[in-house]
Amino acid sequence: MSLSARFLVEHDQGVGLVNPAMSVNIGIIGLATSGRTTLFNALVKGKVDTKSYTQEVSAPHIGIAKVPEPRLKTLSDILHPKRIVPAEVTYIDIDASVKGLVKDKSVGGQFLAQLSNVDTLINVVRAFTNESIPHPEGSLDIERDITTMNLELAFSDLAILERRLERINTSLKGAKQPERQVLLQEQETLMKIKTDLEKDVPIRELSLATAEARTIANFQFLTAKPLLIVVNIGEDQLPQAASLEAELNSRYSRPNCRVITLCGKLEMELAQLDNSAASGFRAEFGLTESGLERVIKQSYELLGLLSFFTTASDEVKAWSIQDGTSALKAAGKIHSDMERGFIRAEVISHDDLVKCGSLPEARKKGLLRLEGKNYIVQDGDVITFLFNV
Ligand SMILES: Nc1nc2c(ncn2[C@@H]2O[C@H](COP(=O)(O)OP(=O)(O)OP(=O)(O)O)[C@@H](O)[C@H]2O)c(=O)[nH]1
Ligand SMILES: [Mg+2]
Repeated sequence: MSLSARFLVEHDQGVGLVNPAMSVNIGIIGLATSGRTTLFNALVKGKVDTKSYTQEVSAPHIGIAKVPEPRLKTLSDILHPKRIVPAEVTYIDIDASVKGLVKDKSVGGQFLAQLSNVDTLINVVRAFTNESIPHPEGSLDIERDITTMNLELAFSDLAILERRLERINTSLKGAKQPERQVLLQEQETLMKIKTDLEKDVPIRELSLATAEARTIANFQFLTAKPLLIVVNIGEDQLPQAASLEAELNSRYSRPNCRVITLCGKLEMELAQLDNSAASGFRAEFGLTESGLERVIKQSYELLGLLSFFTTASDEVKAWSIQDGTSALKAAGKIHSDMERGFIRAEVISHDDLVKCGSLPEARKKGLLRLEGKNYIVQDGDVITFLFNV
């Protein structure tokens, strides 16, 4: 799958954020030394160097993480498949230089091209102290860094908006109906968004009508993407992590924006261990979930994603789809043939299947339902698609 092929898509039910046929992409941004690459390593079990930080723009780091999903385990305990296949998420650590980000008050072109293709953003904000690695602004200030990044994203969107508005003005000069009407409508939507952005209201906070959302979908505006702010704390701050997180959320969480605290360095080290050793250490620090679990959970909620499962070909497989997706579109996520030749879906909830203990028992009890193409897939559905091509 090519990243540049990503775009916002229209579902039957309106405009969705994530293309149902593709996997989820999450972009990691933040000021220099905030711990972006450390978090990236923690999430994808990567080994990218974080010792010598550089101010040069380098190629982004791209890695894949398997989505933690406990229901895959309960399903495989019942179904004993040959393979268990989790859903995947792609993380992109945009290792852009701080110069392009802060000093010039504009987002560099290369940085922008990478970012416009992601589904959601993580802004890493530094809260840890490290005398030998100075913060680029000379001091720690969570509020300042959150505001700085929000402004960067808004500047980028405003630049795109202004360019498009200029072009619309030029096109309007010679435009005849009905093209003129289309241009005027686009102009009205873009002007409205511009006014809000200038008042520091990001697009993700606006409630747009479906037609407006459709108008702006292909621009891939950065402030339209859901935002997870990861405040990167030091090990010494771990005892206060939960209270700090609650305080930060009360201050900064907004529609489609949340805050979590996480110790990137510790998570990176734990990600290199096997699961049981890592959870032992985690318990010592009073942590119940891995950084990956917490980040994915929050990102999925922000994106409105849910999981469904398939059990064909001796595989139990998890899939991520946008809440509100029809059975037909869910089938298309697996294979375009399944969507084209869709007949019906045989559906049971994960919990019902676990209660029954097996598929034949569930069938006997009448808990396997036959659903048509317009059925809206629910979180935890176990689905067999019947199709004919
Ligand atoms: N003490 C401490 N150090 C950390 C933590 N997270 C990151 N660091 C250190 O801070 C430095 C910068 O971390 P990186 O992950 O490279 O940060 P970055 O945002 O990718 O920085 P760039 O080099 O600008 O790309 C590294 O030396 C890390 O080991 C943390 O939670 N605690
Ligand atoms: Mg880095």
